[in-house]
Amino acid sequence: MTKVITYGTFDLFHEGHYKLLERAKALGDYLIVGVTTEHFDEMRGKFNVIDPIMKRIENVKNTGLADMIIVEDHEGQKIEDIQKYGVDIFTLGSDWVGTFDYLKTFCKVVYLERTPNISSTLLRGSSFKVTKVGLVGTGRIAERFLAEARYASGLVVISAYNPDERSVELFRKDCAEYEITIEKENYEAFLHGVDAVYIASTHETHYDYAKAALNAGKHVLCEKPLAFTRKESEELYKLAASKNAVLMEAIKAAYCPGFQQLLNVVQSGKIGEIKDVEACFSRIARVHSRERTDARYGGAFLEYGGNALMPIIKILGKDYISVSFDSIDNELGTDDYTKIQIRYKDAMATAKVGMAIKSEGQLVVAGTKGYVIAQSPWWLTQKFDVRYEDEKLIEHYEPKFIGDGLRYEINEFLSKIRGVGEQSYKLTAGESIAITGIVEEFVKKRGII
Ligand code: C2G
Repeated sequence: MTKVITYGTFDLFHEGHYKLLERAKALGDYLIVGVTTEHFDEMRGKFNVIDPIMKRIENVKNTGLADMIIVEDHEGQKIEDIQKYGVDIFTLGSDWVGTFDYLKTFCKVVYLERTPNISSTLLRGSSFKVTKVGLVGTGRIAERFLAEARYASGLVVISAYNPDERSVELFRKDCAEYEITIEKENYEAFLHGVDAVYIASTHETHYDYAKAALNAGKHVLCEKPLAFTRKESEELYKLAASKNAVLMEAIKAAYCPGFQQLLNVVQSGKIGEIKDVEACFSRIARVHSRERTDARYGGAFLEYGGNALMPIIKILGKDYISVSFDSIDNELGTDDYTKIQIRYKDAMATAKVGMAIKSEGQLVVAGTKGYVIAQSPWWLTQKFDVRYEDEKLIEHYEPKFIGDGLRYEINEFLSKIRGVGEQSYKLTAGESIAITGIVEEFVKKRGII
Protein backbone atom coordinates (compact mmCIF):
# COMPACT_ATOMS: atom_id res chain seq x y z
CA MET A 1 0.00 0.00 0.00
CA THR A 2 1.38 3.42 -1.00
CA LYS A 3 0.79 6.08 1.66
CA VAL A 4 0.64 9.72 0.62
CA ILE A 5 0.67 12.75 2.90
CA THR A 6 -0.17 16.39 2.21
CA TYR A 7 -0.67 19.49 4.35
CA GLY A 8 -2.45 22.78 4.15
CA THR A 9 -4.55 25.43 5.79
CA PHE A 10 -7.49 24.77 3.45
CA ASP A 11 -9.02 28.10 4.35
CA LEU A 12 -12.08 29.18 2.33
CA PHE A 13 -12.04 25.76 0.74
CA HIS A 14 -12.02 26.01 -3.03
CA GLU A 15 -11.57 24.06 -6.22
CA GLY A 16 -7.78 24.42 -6.09
CA HIS A 17 -7.73 22.59 -2.76
CA TYR A 18 -10.10 19.93 -4.05
CA LYS A 19 -8.05 19.24 -7.16
CA LEU A 20 -4.87 19.10 -5.12
CA LEU A 21 -6.39 16.48 -2.81
CA GLU A 22 -7.72 14.54 -5.77
CA ARG A 23 -4.30 14.39 -7.41
CA ALA A 24 -2.61 13.62 -4.11
CA LYS A 25 -4.97 10.69 -3.58
CA ALA A 26 -4.25 9.43 -7.11
CA LEU A 27 -0.53 9.20 -6.27
CA GLY A 28 -1.18 6.23 -3.95
CA ASP A 29 -3.71 4.13 -2.04
CA TYR A 30 -4.04 5.93 1.25
CA LEU A 31 -4.16 9.72 1.78
CA ILE A 32 -3.29 11.49 5.01
CA VAL A 33 -4.14 15.20 5.15
CA GLY A 34 -2.60 17.50 7.74
CA VAL A 35 -4.65 20.60 8.52
CA THR A 36 -2.78 23.46 10.18
CA THR A 37 -3.82 25.07 13.45
CA GLU A 38 -4.22 28.86 13.66
CA HIS A 39 -1.26 28.97 15.99
CA PHE A 40 1.00 27.12 13.56
CA ASP A 41 -0.14 29.36 10.71
CA GLU A 42 0.71 32.41 12.75
CA MET A 43 4.09 30.95 13.58
CA ARG A 44 4.84 30.60 9.87
CA GLY A 45 3.52 34.08 9.13
CA LYS A 46 0.06 33.34 7.74
CA PHE A 47 -2.18 35.70 9.68
CA ASN A 48 -5.39 36.15 7.82
CA VAL A 49 -6.96 32.73 8.11
CA ILE A 50 -10.75 33.12 8.15
CA ASP A 51 -12.30 29.70 8.78
CA PRO A 52 -11.83 28.08 12.21
CA ILE A 53 -9.95 24.79 12.24
CA MET A 54 -13.10 22.69 12.80
CA LYS A 55 -14.62 24.09 9.65
CA ARG A 56 -11.42 23.57 7.68
CA ILE A 57 -11.21 19.94 8.82
CA GLU A 58 -14.89 19.46 8.00
CA ASN A 59 -14.33 20.77 4.47
CA VAL A 60 -11.45 18.37 3.88
CA LYS A 61 -13.55 15.54 5.29
CA ASN A 62 -16.47 16.39 3.00
CA THR A 63 -14.34 15.78 -0.07
CA GLY A 64 -14.33 12.09 0.83
CA LEU A 65 -10.73 11.95 -0.41
CA ALA A 66 -8.85 11.80 2.89
CA ASP A 67 -8.42 8.44 4.58
CA MET A 68 -7.05 10.12 7.65
CA ILE A 69 -7.00 13.74 8.82
CA ILE A 70 -4.41 14.97 11.28
CA VAL A 71 -3.65 18.37 12.77
CA GLU A 72 -0.34 20.11 12.06
CA ASP A 73 0.67 22.32 14.93
CA HIS A 74 4.44 22.62 14.99
CA GLU A 75 7.59 23.08 12.97
CA GLY A 76 9.34 19.78 12.29
CA GLN A 77 6.12 17.78 12.47
CA LYS A 78 6.29 16.76 8.81
CA ILE A 79 9.35 14.57 9.45
CA GLU A 80 7.73 13.08 12.55
CA ASP A 81 4.52 12.26 10.65
CA ILE A 82 6.34 10.71 7.71
CA GLN A 83 8.15 8.36 10.08
CA LYS A 84 5.21 7.72 12.38
CA TYR A 85 2.78 6.79 9.60
CA GLY A 86 5.29 5.11 7.27
CA VAL A 87 4.62 7.60 4.48
CA ASP A 88 5.93 6.87 0.95
CA ILE A 89 5.09 10.13 -0.80
CA PHE A 90 4.97 13.70 0.50
CA THR A 91 3.15 16.10 -1.80
CA LEU A 92 2.20 19.79 -1.99
CA GLY A 93 1.24 22.26 -4.72
CA SER A 94 3.80 23.67 -7.14
CA ASP A 95 3.89 26.99 -5.27
CA TRP A 96 6.16 25.17 -2.85
CA VAL A 97 8.66 23.77 -5.37
CA GLY A 98 12.02 23.27 -3.68
CA THR A 99 10.91 24.23 -0.19
CA PHE A 100 10.39 20.69 1.04
CA ASP A 101 13.20 18.94 -0.85
CA TYR A 102 14.83 18.22 2.52
CA LEU A 103 12.16 15.58 3.10
CA LYS A 104 13.65 13.50 0.26
CA THR A 105 15.82 11.73 2.83
CA PHE A 106 12.64 10.27 4.32
CA CYS A 107 10.30 9.66 1.36
CA LYS A 108 9.53 10.67 -2.21
CA VAL A 109 8.63 14.37 -2.64
CA VAL A 110 6.19 15.36 -5.41
CA TYR A 111 5.05 18.88 -6.24
CA LEU A 112 1.69 18.88 -8.01
CA GLU A 113 0.69 21.59 -10.41
CA ARG A 114 -1.49 24.13 -8.65
CA THR A 115 -4.81 25.38 -9.97
CA PRO A 116 -4.60 28.87 -11.42
CA ASN A 117 -7.06 31.68 -10.69
CA ILE A 118 -8.96 30.10 -7.85
CA SER A 119 -10.57 33.45 -7.14
CA SER A 120 -13.23 32.75 -9.74
CA THR A 121 -13.78 29.21 -8.60
CA LEU A 122 -14.52 29.64 -4.92
CA LEU A 123 -16.97 27.00 -3.88
CA ARG A 124 -20.60 28.00 -4.08
CA GLY A 125 -22.10 29.03 -0.79
CA SER A 126 -19.06 30.92 0.34
CA SER A 127 -19.97 34.53 0.99
CA PHE A 128 -16.35 35.48 1.43
CA LYS A 129 -14.72 37.59 -1.20
CA VAL A 130 -11.14 36.83 -2.17
CA THR A 131 -9.10 39.98 -2.77
CA LYS A 132 -7.70 40.02 -6.30
CA VAL A 133 -4.46 41.92 -6.54
CA GLY A 134 -2.67 43.27 -9.59
CA LEU A 135 1.00 44.22 -9.64
CA VAL A 136 2.02 47.50 -11.22
CA GLY A 137 5.60 47.00 -12.31
CA THR A 138 7.33 43.68 -12.73
CA GLY A 139 10.74 44.24 -11.16
CA ARG A 140 12.58 42.42 -8.35
CA ILE A 141 10.28 43.59 -5.59
CA ALA A 142 7.18 42.46 -7.51
CA GLU A 143 8.70 38.96 -7.68
CA ARG A 144 9.32 38.96 -3.94
CA PHE A 145 5.79 40.16 -3.38
CA LEU A 146 4.45 37.13 -5.23
CA ALA A 147 6.40 34.71 -3.08
CA GLU A 148 5.32 36.36 0.17
CA ALA A 149 1.67 36.81 -0.88
CA ARG A 150 1.26 33.04 -0.47
CA TYR A 151 1.08 33.70 3.25
CA ALA A 152 -1.98 35.92 3.03
CA SER A 153 -5.12 33.85 3.12
CA GLY A 154 -7.86 35.05 0.81
CA LEU A 155 -5.61 37.17 -1.39
CA VAL A 156 -4.51 36.19 -4.88
CA VAL A 157 -2.26 37.98 -7.28
CA ILE A 158 -3.90 37.57 -10.66
CA SER A 159 -2.32 40.09 -12.99
CA ALA A 160 0.54 42.47 -13.64
CA TYR A 161 0.82 45.68 -15.60
CA ASN A 162 3.95 46.96 -17.24
CA PRO A 163 4.41 48.65 -20.61
CA ASP A 164 8.11 47.71 -20.58
CA GLU A 165 8.56 44.66 -22.79
CA ARG A 166 11.99 43.65 -21.47
CA SER A 167 10.99 43.68 -17.81
CA VAL A 168 7.83 41.72 -18.62
CA GLU A 169 9.83 39.01 -20.38
CA LEU A 170 12.15 38.56 -17.40
CA PHE A 171 9.16 38.45 -15.07
CA ARG A 172 7.41 35.83 -17.21
CA LYS A 173 10.49 33.63 -17.00
CA ASP A 174 11.07 34.03 -13.27
CA CYS A 175 7.44 33.78 -12.22
CA ALA A 176 6.15 31.15 -14.64
CA GLU A 177 4.62 29.06 -11.85
CA TYR A 178 2.28 31.84 -10.74
CA GLU A 179 -0.07 32.05 -13.74
CA ILE A 180 -0.28 35.82 -13.92
CA THR A 181 -2.05 37.60 -16.75
CA ILE A 182 0.07 40.41 -18.10
CA GLU A 183 -1.28 43.68 -19.44
CA LYS A 184 1.12 45.87 -21.37
CA GLU A 185 -1.04 48.62 -22.77
CA ASN A 186 -4.29 49.40 -21.10
CA TYR A 187 -3.95 50.38 -17.43
CA GLU A 188 -7.71 51.01 -17.11
CA ALA A 189 -8.49 47.52 -18.36
CA PHE A 190 -5.95 46.07 -15.94
CA LEU A 191 -7.56 47.98 -13.06
CA HIS A 192 -10.96 46.74 -14.07
CA GLY A 193 -10.05 43.14 -13.27
CA VAL A 194 -8.67 43.66 -9.74
CA ASP A 195 -9.75 44.80 -6.27
CA ALA A 196 -6.37 46.14 -5.24
CA VAL A 197 -2.97 47.03 -6.66
CA TYR A 198 0.58 46.85 -5.41
CA ILE A 199 2.51 49.65 -7.10
CA ALA A 200 6.16 48.75 -7.51
CA SER A 201 6.99 50.67 -10.65
CA THR A 202 9.63 53.40 -10.97
CA HIS A 203 9.40 56.26 -8.43
CA GLU A 204 8.15 58.97 -10.76
CA THR A 205 5.14 56.88 -11.83
CA HIS A 206 3.80 56.09 -8.32
CA TYR A 207 1.55 59.12 -7.96
CA ASP A 208 -0.18 58.77 -11.35
CA TYR A 209 -0.72 55.04 -11.02
CA ALA A 210 -1.98 55.40 -7.46
CA LYS A 211 -4.34 58.23 -8.39
CA ALA A 212 -5.86 56.34 -11.32
CA ALA A 213 -6.28 53.20 -9.19
CA LEU A 214 -7.94 55.12 -6.35
CA ASN A 215 -10.21 56.92 -8.79
CA ALA A 216 -11.28 53.50 -10.01
CA GLY A 217 -12.09 52.61 -6.38
CA LYS A 218 -9.18 50.16 -5.97
CA HIS A 219 -7.15 49.68 -2.81
CA VAL A 220 -3.54 50.74 -3.17
CA LEU A 221 -0.34 49.53 -1.57
CA CYS A 222 2.32 51.81 -3.01
CA GLU A 223 6.09 51.51 -2.83
CA LYS A 224 7.99 54.45 -1.43
CA PRO A 225 8.20 57.30 -2.26
CA LEU A 226 4.43 57.56 -2.53
CA ALA A 227 4.77 60.95 -4.23
CA PHE A 228 7.27 63.78 -4.64
CA THR A 229 5.25 66.52 -2.97
CA ARG A 230 3.29 66.83 0.23
CA LYS A 231 0.34 68.20 -1.74
CA GLU A 232 0.21 65.11 -3.95
CA SER A 233 0.47 62.79 -0.98
CA GLU A 234 -2.33 64.62 0.84
CA GLU A 235 -4.44 64.50 -2.27
CA LEU A 236 -3.99 60.73 -2.57
CA TYR A 237 -5.00 60.06 1.04
CA LYS A 238 -8.04 62.33 0.64
CA LEU A 239 -9.01 60.57 -2.54
CA ALA A 240 -8.65 57.17 -0.85
CA ALA A 241 -10.91 58.27 2.00
CA SER A 242 -13.52 59.62 -0.40
CA LYS A 243 -13.52 56.33 -2.31
CA ASN A 244 -13.54 54.19 0.82
CA ALA A 245 -10.36 52.60 -0.41
CA VAL A 246 -7.23 51.66 1.51
CA LEU A 247 -4.03 53.54 0.69
CA MET A 248 -0.83 52.32 2.32
CA GLU A 249 2.77 53.33 1.72
CA ALA A 250 4.95 50.24 1.52
CA ILE A 251 7.60 51.02 4.12
CA LYS A 252 7.84 47.48 5.33
CA ALA A 253 9.67 47.97 8.63
CA ALA A 254 6.64 49.90 9.93
CA TYR A 255 4.58 46.73 9.76
CA CYS A 256 7.12 44.30 11.30
CA PRO A 257 6.19 43.02 14.76
CA GLY A 258 9.70 43.62 16.12
CA PHE A 259 9.63 47.27 15.11
CA GLN A 260 6.24 47.63 16.81
CA GLN A 261 7.74 46.20 19.97
CA LEU A 262 10.71 48.56 19.75
CA LEU A 263 8.32 51.52 19.49
CA ASN A 264 6.40 50.29 22.52
CA VAL A 265 9.62 50.06 24.54
CA VAL A 266 10.68 53.55 23.42
CA GLN A 267 7.25 54.95 24.29
CA SER A 268 7.09 53.20 27.66
CA GLY A 269 9.31 55.83 29.26
CA LYS A 270 12.07 53.30 30.07
CA ILE A 271 14.74 55.41 28.40
CA GLY A 272 13.24 58.73 29.49
CA GLU A 273 12.56 61.57 27.09
CA ILE A 274 13.72 60.93 23.56
CA LYS A 275 16.33 63.42 22.37
CA ASP A 276 17.96 61.84 19.33
CA VAL A 277 17.19 59.20 16.71
CA GLU A 278 19.81 57.89 14.30
CA ALA A 279 18.79 55.51 11.54
CA CYS A 280 20.95 54.15 8.76
CA PHE A 281 19.91 52.12 5.72
CA SER A 282 22.49 51.18 3.10
CA ARG A 283 22.57 48.55 0.42
CA ILE A 284 25.17 48.39 -2.31
CA ALA A 285 22.99 48.28 -5.40
CA ARG A 286 23.97 46.26 -8.46
CA VAL A 287 25.91 48.24 -11.05
CA HIS A 288 23.18 48.07 -13.70
CA SER A 289 20.29 48.60 -11.32
CA ARG A 290 17.78 51.39 -11.91
CA GLU A 291 18.85 53.27 -8.80
CA ARG A 292 22.42 53.45 -10.12
CA THR A 293 21.69 54.18 -13.76
CA ASP A 294 18.72 56.55 -13.68
CA ALA A 295 20.32 60.00 -13.82
CA ARG A 296 17.13 61.75 -12.78
CA TYR A 297 15.23 59.60 -10.31
CA GLY A 298 18.02 57.26 -9.20
CA GLY A 299 20.19 57.61 -6.11
CA ALA A 300 20.24 56.52 -2.50
CA PHE A 301 17.78 59.00 -1.05
CA LEU A 302 14.86 58.33 -3.38
CA GLU A 303 15.49 54.59 -3.11
CA TYR A 304 15.95 54.19 0.63
CA GLY A 305 15.09 57.56 2.24
CA GLY A 306 11.62 56.43 3.29
CA ASN A 307 13.09 53.49 5.21
CA ALA A 308 15.44 55.61 7.29
CA LEU A 309 13.01 58.51 7.82
CA MET A 310 10.15 56.32 8.99
CA PRO A 311 11.44 55.57 12.54
CA ILE A 312 12.33 59.23 13.02
CA ILE A 313 8.83 60.41 12.14
CA LYS A 314 7.31 57.58 14.19
CA ILE A 315 9.34 58.43 17.28
CA LEU A 316 9.82 62.19 17.18
CA GLY A 317 6.66 63.09 15.29
CA LYS A 318 5.55 64.95 12.19
CA ASP A 319 6.32 68.46 13.40
CA TYR A 320 9.99 68.97 12.75
CA ILE A 321 11.38 72.48 12.54
CA SER A 322 13.96 72.07 9.80
CA VAL A 323 15.64 69.50 7.62
CA SER A 324 18.96 69.59 5.77
CA PHE A 325 20.74 67.21 3.43
CA ASP A 326 24.32 66.47 2.60
CA SER A 327 25.29 64.02 -0.13
CA ILE A 328 28.19 62.35 -1.82
CA ASP A 329 27.28 62.28 -5.49
CA ASN A 330 28.44 60.06 -8.34
CA GLU A 331 29.37 60.93 -11.93
CA LEU A 332 25.70 60.77 -13.00
CA GLY A 333 24.89 63.46 -10.47
CA THR A 334 22.71 61.28 -8.26
CA ASP A 335 23.57 60.59 -4.62
CA ASP A 336 25.60 57.55 -3.60
CA TYR A 337 25.20 58.49 0.04
CA THR A 338 23.05 61.06 1.83
CA LYS A 339 22.86 62.28 5.39
CA ILE A 340 19.64 63.93 6.49
CA GLN A 341 19.65 66.10 9.61
CA ILE A 342 16.30 66.87 11.17
CA ARG A 343 15.77 69.37 13.96
CA TYR A 344 12.84 69.29 16.34
CA LYS A 345 12.13 71.78 19.12
CA ASP A 346 13.65 69.59 21.85
CA ALA A 347 15.27 66.81 19.87
CA MET A 348 17.24 66.00 16.75
CA ALA A 349 17.66 63.15 14.31
CA THR A 350 19.95 61.85 11.59
CA ALA A 351 19.09 59.50 8.78
CA LYS A 352 21.80 58.03 6.55
CA VAL A 353 21.20 56.20 3.28
CA GLY A 354 23.70 54.63 0.91
CA MET A 355 23.46 52.74 -2.37
CA ALA A 356 27.14 52.63 -3.27
CA ILE A 357 28.59 53.16 0.19
CA LYS A 358 28.03 50.71 2.98
CA SER A 359 27.61 51.60 6.62
CA GLU A 360 26.31 49.90 9.75
CA GLY A 361 22.54 49.55 9.41
CA GLN A 362 21.55 50.30 12.93
CA LEU A 363 18.91 52.34 14.70
CA VAL A 364 19.79 54.19 17.91
CA VAL A 365 17.20 56.02 19.99
CA ALA A 366 18.77 58.16 22.69
CA GLY A 367 16.86 59.21 25.79
CA THR A 368 17.50 60.99 29.05
CA LYS A 369 17.69 57.69 31.00
CA GLY A 370 19.17 55.30 28.44
CA TYR A 371 19.05 54.26 24.82
CA VAL A 372 17.64 51.63 22.51
CA ILE A 373 19.89 50.11 19.90
CA ALA A 374 18.53 47.88 17.14
CA GLN A 375 21.31 46.00 15.47
CA SER A 376 21.71 45.74 11.73
CA PRO A 377 19.47 45.13 9.85
CA TRP A 378 17.23 47.13 12.18
CA TRP A 379 14.45 47.32 9.54
CA LEU A 380 13.74 43.63 10.00
CA THR A 381 13.97 44.22 13.76
CA GLN A 382 15.02 40.78 14.88
CA LYS A 383 16.93 41.97 17.92
CA PHE A 384 17.40 45.11 19.97
CA ASP A 385 18.80 46.14 23.36
CA VAL A 386 17.90 48.71 25.96
CA ARG A 387 21.10 50.03 27.56
CA TYR A 388 21.83 52.41 30.40
CA GLU A 389 24.66 54.37 32.01
CA ASP A 390 25.42 51.25 34.05
CA GLU A 391 26.74 49.04 31.26
CA LYS A 392 25.85 45.88 33.17
CA LEU A 393 22.15 46.67 32.82
CA ILE A 394 21.22 45.41 29.36
CA GLU A 395 17.75 44.28 28.39
CA HIS A 396 17.84 42.18 25.27
CA TYR A 397 14.84 41.65 22.99
CA GLU A 398 14.54 39.11 20.18
CA PRO A 399 11.17 39.59 18.55
CA LYS A 400 9.75 37.03 16.19
CA PHE A 401 10.37 37.59 12.51
CA ILE A 402 9.61 35.39 9.53
CA GLY A 403 10.18 35.65 5.81
CA ASP A 404 11.69 38.83 4.41
CA GLY A 405 9.26 41.24 6.04
CA LEU A 406 6.90 41.70 3.11
CA ARG A 407 4.32 39.28 4.45
CA TYR A 408 3.63 41.56 7.42
CA GLU A 409 3.00 44.46 5.10
CA ILE A 410 0.77 42.35 2.84
CA ASN A 411 -1.21 41.05 5.79
CA GLU A 412 -1.67 44.57 7.15
CA PHE A 413 -2.95 45.68 3.74
CA LEU A 414 -5.38 42.78 3.64
CA SER A 415 -6.57 43.42 7.21
CA LYS A 416 -7.27 47.03 6.32
CA ILE A 417 -9.16 46.03 3.19
CA ARG A 418 -11.29 43.76 5.33
CA GLY A 419 -11.90 46.62 7.71
CA VAL A 420 -10.04 45.06 10.61
CA GLY A 421 -7.31 47.65 10.86
CA GLU A 422 -9.13 50.82 9.94
CA GLN A 423 -7.63 52.72 12.84
CA SER A 424 -4.20 51.42 11.96
CA TYR A 425 -1.50 53.14 13.91
CA LYS A 426 1.43 51.38 12.24
CA LEU A 427 2.01 54.06 9.62
CA THR A 428 -0.68 56.71 9.58
CA ALA A 429 -1.61 58.88 6.62
CA GLY A 430 -0.21 61.88 8.53
CA GLU A 431 3.16 60.16 9.06
CA SER A 432 3.37 59.08 5.45
CA ILE A 433 2.56 62.66 4.34
CA ALA A 434 5.27 64.02 6.67
CA ILE A 435 7.80 61.65 5.05
CA THR A 436 6.71 62.90 1.63
CA GLY A 437 7.28 66.43 2.93
CA ILE A 438 10.97 65.59 3.46
CA VAL A 439 11.14 63.90 0.05
CA GLU A 440 9.77 67.13 -1.42
CA GLU A 441 12.49 69.22 0.20
CA PHE A 442 15.11 66.88 -1.24
CA VAL A 443 13.79 66.75 -4.81
CA LYS A 444 13.28 70.51 -4.89
CA LYS A 445 16.72 71.26 -3.49
CA ARG A 446 18.32 69.07 -6.14
CA GLY A 447 16.12 70.34 -8.97
CA ILE A 448 14.69 66.88 -9.66
CA ILE A 449 11.23 68.38 -9.99
N1 C2G B 1 -3.29 24.80 -3.87
C1 C2G B 1 -3.46 24.52 -5.22
N2 C2G B 1 -4.04 25.46 -6.03
C2 C2G B 1 -4.41 26.64 -5.53
C3 C2G B 1 -4.26 26.93 -4.18
C4 C2G B 1 -3.69 25.98 -3.35
O1 C2G B 1 -3.10 23.44 -5.70
N3 C2G B 1 -4.95 27.54 -6.36
C5 C2G B 1 -2.65 23.79 -2.99
C6 C2G B 1 -1.41 24.30 -2.28
O2 C2G B 1 -0.28 24.26 -3.13
C7 C2G B 1 -1.30 23.32 -1.12
C8 C2G B 1 -2.77 23.04 -0.81
O3 C2G B 1 -3.54 23.44 -1.96
O4 C2G B 1 -0.66 22.15 -1.52
C9 C2G B 1 -3.23 23.78 0.43
O5 C2G B 1 -3.02 25.15 0.25
P1 C2G B 1 -3.15 26.17 1.47
O6 C2G B 1 -4.40 25.91 2.18
O7 C2G B 1 -2.87 27.51 0.93
O8 C2G B 1 -2.01 25.70 2.47
P2 C2G B 1 -0.47 25.99 2.38
O9 C2G B 1 -0.16 27.30 3.00
O10 C2G B 1 -0.02 25.78 0.98
O11 C2G B 1 0.11 24.84 3.31
O12 C2G B 1 2.15 22.83 6.39
C10 C2G B 1 1.38 23.61 5.54
C11 C2G B 1 1.90 23.45 4.17
O13 C2G B 1 3.28 23.55 4.22
C12 C2G B 1 1.45 24.50 3.17
